[in-house]
Amino acid sequence: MFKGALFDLDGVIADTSVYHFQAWKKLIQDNFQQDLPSQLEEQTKGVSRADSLQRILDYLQIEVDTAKFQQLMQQKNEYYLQLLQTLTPDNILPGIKELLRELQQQKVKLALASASLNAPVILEKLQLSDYFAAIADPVAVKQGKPAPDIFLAAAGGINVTPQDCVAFEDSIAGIQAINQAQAFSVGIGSSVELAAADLLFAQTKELNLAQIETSYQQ
Ligand code: B16
Ligand code: MG
Repeated sequence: MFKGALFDLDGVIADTSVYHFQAWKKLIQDNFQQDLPSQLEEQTKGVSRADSLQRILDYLQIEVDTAKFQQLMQQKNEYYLQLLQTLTPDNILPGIKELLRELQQQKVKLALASASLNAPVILEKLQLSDYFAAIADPVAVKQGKPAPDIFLAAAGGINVTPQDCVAFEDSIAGIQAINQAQAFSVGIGSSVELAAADLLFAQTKELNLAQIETSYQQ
């Protein structure tokens, strides 16, 4: 059995990735009266708040000064936090709780590798904090996903080498980050977008520990 499991949060543990995009859409509508196309959802998944905003502004060909950029980031987070107000353990994606329990029974150490500054609060609301021995701090890492830094930090937090870890992601940037960290990447989502994953499941409810272990050993 592998020794560590590294988890992305939004889109893997909880269904919060849709809330991020709803908040971005409202921000752009309120500030620039433009409708954000759905293709930007994929391009901002797993990407830090600042990098996401930059990608969105680049796409819309809008330039803002530093003060406006900061204000937009803050406003986006306020919209996102409003959407999180009703978050409960019911927002845990299907199959995740069972997987966390099984990993715990197998003595696999768990760490969180989320780009989100809101991750600790979300884990609390989902009542999952106790499963995780470490939460990598996105502020403390030099580069966000697709750089490997947050996964290296998460593996370091549980004292397991990345090669002995399996890591779960729903985003293109996240799978790239895991592969660069040289952990075993498990993608959750579309085979088109996540083609680079070592192993792929269409949905969290299909996650299967025996299959992951077999594939990891090969
Ligand atoms: P915050 P993950 C990522 O979380 C989200 O996928 C991405 O949409 C978001 O921009 C990023 O966190 C930062 O989140 O604004 O809450 O700090 O998928 O890495 O768990
Ligand atoms: Mg994600």
